[in-house]
Amino acid sequence: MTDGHVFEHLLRVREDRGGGFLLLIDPDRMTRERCVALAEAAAGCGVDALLVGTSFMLDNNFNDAVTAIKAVTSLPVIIFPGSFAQLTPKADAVLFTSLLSGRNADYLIGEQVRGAPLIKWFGLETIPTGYMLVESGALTSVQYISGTMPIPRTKFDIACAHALAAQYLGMKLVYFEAGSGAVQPVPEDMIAMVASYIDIPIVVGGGLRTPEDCSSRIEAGASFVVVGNLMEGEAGFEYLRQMTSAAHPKEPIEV
Ligand code: 1GP
Repeated sequence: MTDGHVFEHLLRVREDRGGGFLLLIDPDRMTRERCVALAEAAAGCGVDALLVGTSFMLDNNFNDAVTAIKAVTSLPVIIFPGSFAQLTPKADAVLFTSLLSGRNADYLIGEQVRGAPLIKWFGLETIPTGYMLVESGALTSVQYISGTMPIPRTKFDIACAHALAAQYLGMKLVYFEAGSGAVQPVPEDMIAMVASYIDIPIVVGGGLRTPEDCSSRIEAGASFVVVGNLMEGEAGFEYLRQMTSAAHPKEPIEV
């Protein structure tokens, strides 16, 4: 894909559908069969792009997993890396994230320096993303692994200042993350205040379990919602269709 192609796709989705739904596939937390089945069904269920990544890789099969996913879908496949070890030329793009809410130099710039030459070698499109952890009621993997404090969920001013810093640093997206399987997702009021304060698109993920969880985040001002955990279990494709539909306010609900 040409550089910028995937980001342009995301902007077009936001424009045409009123919001976007990104399905996160974590190859470490489901069987290869489930990864492939999800990827295969995703486009038909209304998913706009696939994120592939994990905060903690137990297995050395990331490249194979992305290859298998890519083989069964026409959707853009975007790496959402937990570390530079999750870079592969098989994907279309990478969320080039910096954990701006934390003060751990490894996740602010260290992993990025390790990954940059690989990204250039692979020819991957980069989508620079300011990544913000938000307190969510329990310790999440990303908090534990990164060794960083999340933004307190009532401190909207801190969230706004971080998001604006991301914008001024030239990031194309800000990602507000409650953490996979979060007890409490990112609050709508925080999203609304940040959306009124910055100009770049907001991604929200972590603990979104119902169509209402998705629609309320998009209504509050998020451009994209990310769902992963829910589809790692037995949730069916019909439910996935309801979730994606809730993230697309410009499209009539199918019954
Ligand atoms: C995690 O934001 C994503 O990085 C998705 O969270 O797995 O809770 O849906 P869930």
